[in-house]
Amino acid sequence: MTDLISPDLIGSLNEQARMAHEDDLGSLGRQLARRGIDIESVIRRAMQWTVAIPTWGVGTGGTRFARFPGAGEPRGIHDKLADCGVIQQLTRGTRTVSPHFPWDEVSDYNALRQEAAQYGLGFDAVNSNTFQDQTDQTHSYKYGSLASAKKDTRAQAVAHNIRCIEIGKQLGSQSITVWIGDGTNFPGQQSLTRMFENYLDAMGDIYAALPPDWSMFIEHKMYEPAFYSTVISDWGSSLIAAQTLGDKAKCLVDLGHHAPNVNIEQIVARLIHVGKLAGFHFNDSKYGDDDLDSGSVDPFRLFLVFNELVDAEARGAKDFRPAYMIDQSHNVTDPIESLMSSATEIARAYVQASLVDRKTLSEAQAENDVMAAHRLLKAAYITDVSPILAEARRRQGGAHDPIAAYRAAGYRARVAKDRPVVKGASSGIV
Ligand SMILES: [Mn+2]
Repeated sequence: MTDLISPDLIGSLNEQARMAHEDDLGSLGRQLARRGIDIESVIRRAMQWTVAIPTWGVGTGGTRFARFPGAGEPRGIHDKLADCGVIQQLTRGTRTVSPHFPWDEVSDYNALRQEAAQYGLGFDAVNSNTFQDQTDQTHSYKYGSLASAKKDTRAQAVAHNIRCIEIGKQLGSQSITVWIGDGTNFPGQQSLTRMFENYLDAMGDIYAALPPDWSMFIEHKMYEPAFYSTVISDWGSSLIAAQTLGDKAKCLVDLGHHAPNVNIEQIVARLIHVGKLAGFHFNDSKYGDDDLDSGSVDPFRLFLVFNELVDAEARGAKDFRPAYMIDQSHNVTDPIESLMSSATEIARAYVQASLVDRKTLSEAQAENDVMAAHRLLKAAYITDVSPILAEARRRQGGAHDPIAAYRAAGYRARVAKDRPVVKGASSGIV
């Protein structure tokens, strides 16, 4: 294993925080014991939690207007893996990365798999890209890819997705996430029906290439880059597609890809009900697909999503094996710090949701005791589980405070010596 941050430094910082930590953990343990919860079982849950880091997330993002590069940004997939390794070493809750092609193309994927393993990382879902043109491609995606009116363009997009599956097999991945930007900007530009039929036809060709143990994750998004209509705009379109394609196709929920004020946790409950929840792209939003840091704007909503997930887990819901990933754009922070903070906030929501007294909640619901039911959720949500999260990290060799340890280690300044500033105005984060 390659240590990117000195274990001695992590150990000495953890030691400095030890007495206060033990005091806080003991206090929380006594509080939870009064509520009939064994803190040790919750710590163990926190230790097994993991969320995937997207390789594109460790680069500085941007908006449609500009991108302001940061110092020491990754130059390619090798640097991205190292940055993801730092996040995993300090948080111990991000054991996989989700790669993106062609952005992460290399000549030897077995070597890449070994390289990731050196940092304690495996590969989660591979992501295809038919929302932008590559320099060497024959047909443009300007007017669409899998849903294009042009047969040759659709075939090219299908071939790219199949290529992604082939790469994923070498990396040890078992799923492909398909998100397309296809849609229209003008009423009448295309047939809404024909575009969806073209999409389903093309997706069927990709589906046919899936290995037996693979899944296909369909990611919907309400709008952008298309602003009048989008082919896979909502969970309804996504579910129709998943049901049309077959058992291996499921619906991925990106928290930023919904209409404003929509009840995302209810969508999650519906997808669990039909056994079609693929997993998540975690982020937060205020107005649209803002790609803000998870839990930074509306942590209660994140908790409510996890309340549905933990409930499904507890009752052994059928076909419930969600893949958890982060999908954010870090424009004004150090991406490593944002991803460590987000991974912590996502784990926090999971642990908080694990504290819900589900038996008493079910009884309150059966009696229509509205306030009692609501207070049970709130009691879990307002519990400060920080000592549990810190303990889970410490026991696995991670940092009591990942961001403090990252800053003390001077990692960014160290890698900036070898990594030139990446100029350019493009952003391209979805
Ligand atoms: Mn996404």
